[in-house]
Amino acid sequence: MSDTTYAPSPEFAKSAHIDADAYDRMYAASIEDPDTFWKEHAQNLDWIQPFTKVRNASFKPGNIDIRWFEDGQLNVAANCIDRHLATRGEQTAIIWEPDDPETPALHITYNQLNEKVNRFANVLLSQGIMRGDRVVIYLPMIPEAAYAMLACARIGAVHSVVFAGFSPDALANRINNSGAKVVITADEAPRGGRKTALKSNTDAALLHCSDKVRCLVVKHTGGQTTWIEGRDIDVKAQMEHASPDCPARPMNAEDPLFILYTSGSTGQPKGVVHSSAGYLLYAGLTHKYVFDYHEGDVFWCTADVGWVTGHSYIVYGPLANGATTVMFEGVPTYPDASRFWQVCEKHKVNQFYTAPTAIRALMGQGKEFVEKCDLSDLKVLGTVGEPINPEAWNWYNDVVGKGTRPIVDTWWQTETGGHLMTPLPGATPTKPGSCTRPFFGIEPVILDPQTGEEQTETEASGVLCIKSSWPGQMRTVFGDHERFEKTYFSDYKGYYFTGDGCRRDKDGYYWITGRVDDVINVSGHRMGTAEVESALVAHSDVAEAAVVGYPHEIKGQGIYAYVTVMNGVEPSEELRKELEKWVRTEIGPIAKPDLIQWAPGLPKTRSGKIMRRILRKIAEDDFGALGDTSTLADPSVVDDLIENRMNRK
Ligand code: 6R9
Repeated sequence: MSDTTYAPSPEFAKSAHIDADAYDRMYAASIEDPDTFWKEHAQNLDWIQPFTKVRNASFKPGNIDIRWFEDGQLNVAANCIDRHLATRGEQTAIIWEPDDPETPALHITYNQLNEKVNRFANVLLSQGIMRGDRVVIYLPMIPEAAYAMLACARIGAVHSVVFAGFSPDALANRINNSGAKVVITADEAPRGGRKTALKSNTDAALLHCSDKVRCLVVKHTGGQTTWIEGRDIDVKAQMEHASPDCPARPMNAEDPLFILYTSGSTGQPKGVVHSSAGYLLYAGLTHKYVFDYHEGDVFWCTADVGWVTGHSYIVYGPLANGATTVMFEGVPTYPDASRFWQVCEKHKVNQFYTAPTAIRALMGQGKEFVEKCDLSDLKVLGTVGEPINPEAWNWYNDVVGKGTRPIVDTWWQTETGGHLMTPLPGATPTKPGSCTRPFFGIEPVILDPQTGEEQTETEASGVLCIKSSWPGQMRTVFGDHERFEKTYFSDYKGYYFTGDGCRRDKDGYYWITGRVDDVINVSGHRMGTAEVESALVAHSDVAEAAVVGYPHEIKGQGIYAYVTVMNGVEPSEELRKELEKWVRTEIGPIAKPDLIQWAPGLPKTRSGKIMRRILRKIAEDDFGALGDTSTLADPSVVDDLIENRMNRK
């Protein structure tokens, strides 16, 4: 924690969309009269049928119902493309930077994007995809990922992007849960000089899905794949024959735009559903104000489109604003640790948005990699995904920003659609490690975790909730509205519960302290501990498993698994390797445990509940204060776990 404050420079503030006065004024207006505030900002979208109602949202138990602009109609793709064509048809919409720096980058203009999306939409229509149908997208970071998303939006299909790092099982799960009619994939995904066989992953996934599911394949590397006639379709070939005109379908404001699966505290990931109008308005507005995006700027968000950050800040937010957005296929360290900065130099990037885990990894490689690149076009730096430690913040500020670029530490979630708490670069003095103040329309509250009472003092700590709706809020869990209510609105009645712990300092600044549920944050990606546990126990040698997070220098949190083997099974190095591989194939490489400890027994209460608090302490190598262990059925298991702990400092 740091109390050093960095104020925006007067020159920056002067040319920024929002300075300190404007922030105060607009924030007050957005809270006092949200209907007027959002009605005005919604005029920035192109409506087919203007709305008359702004907000209709209830957080009441038993009646969680969230609607914005509900009688309006628009089309999201038309807002991201068509309305820009008259004024900036020849402007670059997407700069695609391939994995291999020797391969030329692509500059795709709005006119070209328009043509590709229309053709892609016609290919989807020719496969019988209709309004409301689900389409799973399992693609590398290639332009076709954006074309596919926007093509769905154009015809009113609901996309569900699955991160290309997920395994066939995880993919099958999402295809089945969403009831998708089509999965769009590529032959291979090159990353960091290696290739992942996406098509063969998809083949494996489809063995567990209805045989009606069609597979659209983007031939990207030209690598060999098996081909099932009648099921597999060559997208690029079909696009060539398809018409370049496909009318944008008028959609209701509340029609779902996409489903994105995210980890929760139970084994089964939740399908977070986002709306069309409210989501787009919120993604666009936050993109413009939080990054102080101006006409002609080049914006780069390094996330993958498989995560919400890629949805809101590679595709929808920037394109809604007619921006030039960079899409990067590779990784920060390939061919070497200067790649990010070389891409910034090459494409004259003005706003750069990445994750603390990437900053920490690059910090470890030394500042020479940054200093040899020309970063003079950078204006704003952003971070997202996890709390940023002050060392990483300072390095980002000093080495990348040369001490003169504002840093926006943006706190938000898959569920929120866009930034909820963040500095505005021309308005908010920053403190390293704090996401500072709420965005317009956001009313954060800190509740006492036990009593649920609102902490009204300025200085407070507890669980973070949001008091009233905002346009980008998720609308439901796909197919399970009850779970939506139970997860977000039942622990603290009348509020949206974020799952995060939080502290508010004397200046009213917010500091996120991490998840308070059984979710861990590995390299900025959310992982449910229960998900990893169910993968482990699915192995025939495993009797029981408990998974917790522990502090990890680069990843923020690492995955620590306590594993009890079946009777008669001998723990061994081979079994450890085997279990690591097992989790990689069950979920994906991001879920691979960093440490596996063999546990003869797990600390349980007499009612059989695993005491995770104790497991967390041991994993943190901080077992001096284990607290009360008297309720354990067998307190002696704790000694063994301490004795054989894996994370010794
Ligand atoms: C956008 C995204 C959400 C969780 C969230 C919180 C953590 C995200 C943060 C942050 C501190 C930040 N988180 N941004 N914590 N400071 N700036 O990351 O969505 O993958 O759903 O994760 O990530 O714990 O609850 P998602």
